[in-house]
Amino acid sequence: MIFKNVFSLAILTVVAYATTNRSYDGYKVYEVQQQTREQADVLRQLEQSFDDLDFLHLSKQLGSTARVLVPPALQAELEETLSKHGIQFIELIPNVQRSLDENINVGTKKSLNAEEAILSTYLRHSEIDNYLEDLARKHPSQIRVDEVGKSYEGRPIKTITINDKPNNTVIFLDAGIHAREWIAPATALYAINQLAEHSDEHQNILENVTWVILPVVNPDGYEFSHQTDRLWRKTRKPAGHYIGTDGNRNFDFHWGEVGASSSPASEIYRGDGPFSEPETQTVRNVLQRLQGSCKFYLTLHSYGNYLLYPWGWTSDLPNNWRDIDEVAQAGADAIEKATGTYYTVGSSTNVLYAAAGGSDDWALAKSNVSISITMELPGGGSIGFDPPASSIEKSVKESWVGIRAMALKVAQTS
Ligand code: 0X9
Ligand code: ZN
Repeated sequence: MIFKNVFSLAILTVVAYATTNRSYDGYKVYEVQQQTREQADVLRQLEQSFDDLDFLHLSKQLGSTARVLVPPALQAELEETLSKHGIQFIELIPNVQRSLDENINVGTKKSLNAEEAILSTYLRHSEIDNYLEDLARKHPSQIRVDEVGKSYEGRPIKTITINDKPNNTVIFLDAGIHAREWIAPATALYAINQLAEHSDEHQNILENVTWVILPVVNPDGYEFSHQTDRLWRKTRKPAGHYIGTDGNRNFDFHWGEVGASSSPASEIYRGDGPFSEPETQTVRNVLQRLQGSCKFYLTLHSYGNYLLYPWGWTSDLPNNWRDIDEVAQAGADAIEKATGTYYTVGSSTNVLYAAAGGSDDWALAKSNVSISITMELPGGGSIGFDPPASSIEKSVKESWVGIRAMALKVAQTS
């Protein structure tokens, strides 16, 4: 059975390079310095007041550089505003479409087995589904696949459950709430591959532990970013004259407060109410179902090399922040030891920026998960969200070192 499906995976897509319809011709990416608190505040205000500015990367750390994607119509105005505030900037990417064309590649899927495909290509949503179902067929006593929801456009949203036993501690891992962050589902798939197909190497994180993994929270957005708009972030449900909600502003804990927009045109649109999206409802339902047994919720995003924990809605810290920090630090240390890659560890508001309505905050506050972490994986490619397919293997193997170390810390203290 597995062979048949590996074969179907191999023939399903033989296209090495994807081209998307939405053009970013004339769009530029600026790299912007923030030296003073006032300059950082100006950037935050720009994000809030211009729906068409897409801050690809922004951190509150003074001295850090922000990256912003700017349509032609706003370039002169932005340059003027930045200059007026003495904010230094450079044009990092003069024509985004040209850079995307050079960089977007999904990898060649011809005659690869499933593990090779995971390490060298970005799988489409149906291929990911097929892979999960193959694993369940191959390991029926250890693995189960559940359809836990449907996206707005009707795609199945599935979890894979590995090593489900009564009284086990549960680790819930999700990825792909933000469509364009392709390396996140790729990393979740590698975690699935390791736990399912190499379980003998991972006994220390499987003993007394059940893993529930949801590799693509937002399949409509994910597919849209493959087919039409490589830089799509949100869900795909219409909102007035616009489309999509930022899933990570849609959770019902301090919903709609800081760092979220009420404008449907914005990339950080909070939605027309908490849990307005079927995709965020699905994550909520899974966490509610696991309530009591789930100790660790890890949500994968990109990019920036951060291990973030609550709160995202305030600079205050949760009561048990030391426990969460210890787990996150274990992940960062393991990665640094393995490859030298440095991760910043801290609360979202304190090390990145304040943004309310995130899944991590909701999991900690409302579903009794004691360790809740957002992992911002490494960037790559020209824009940051487009690491070439040839770099998937190195990236997911490195990230898996960190995920394993965090899981081990949780398993040892449960
Ligand atoms: O802004 C986000 O949703 C995350 N960064 S991303 O670049 N992947 O979009 C960070 C979320 C951190 N958690 C909360 N703010 N709750
Ligand atoms: Zn994200």
